[in-house]
Amino acid sequence: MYELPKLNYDFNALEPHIDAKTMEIHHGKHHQAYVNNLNAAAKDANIEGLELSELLANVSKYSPAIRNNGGGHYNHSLFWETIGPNAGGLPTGELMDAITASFGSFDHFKEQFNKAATTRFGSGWAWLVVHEHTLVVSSTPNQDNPLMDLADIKGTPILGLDVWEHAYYLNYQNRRPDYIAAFWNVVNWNKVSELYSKAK
Ligand code: MN3
Repeated sequence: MYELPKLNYDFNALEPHIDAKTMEIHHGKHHQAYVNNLNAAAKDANIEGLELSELLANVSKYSPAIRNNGGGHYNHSLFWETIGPNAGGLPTGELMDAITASFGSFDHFKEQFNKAATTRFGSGWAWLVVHEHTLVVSSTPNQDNPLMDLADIKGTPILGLDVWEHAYYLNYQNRRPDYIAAFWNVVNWNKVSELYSKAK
């Protein structure tokens, strides 16, 4: 059984950047639905208990329900971990060095990430990915991610931004760029650094 992870902070902890109602619905309804649907699809396919990483690495072999809900479960679990209260600012140490080496500067990285998030048509995600010993920005449609065997840019995602309308519409309506700008105030760089150290 796949399970909905608990949030390490309250629904209102990310205000004013991400509002409590959005967090409550996004975690309790949307993410829960991915988990429930993934469990049902995994049962049908007789792959209950398969490691999520294994499932994603071979996702092209499975049904659209497994692709969409397996991706949805993984992506949201990463998202909740890499945002938080008392966050934002700049990364430090090894991660900052790697960002500077890969993109020229933090601002240049941010520009590329913002562009990926803004220009993703319809629903999807923007990513910071450890890809062949370097860092790259990518974006994927729907609930796909860079761990999937069918992704254009494969690697280990260490930061992701959900740009589905359900992630921002209550507070920002059609203003996706405002939501993207606000996101930088809640990025938990300590967690992203930890994920970078494991992935590199
Ligand atoms: Mn979402």
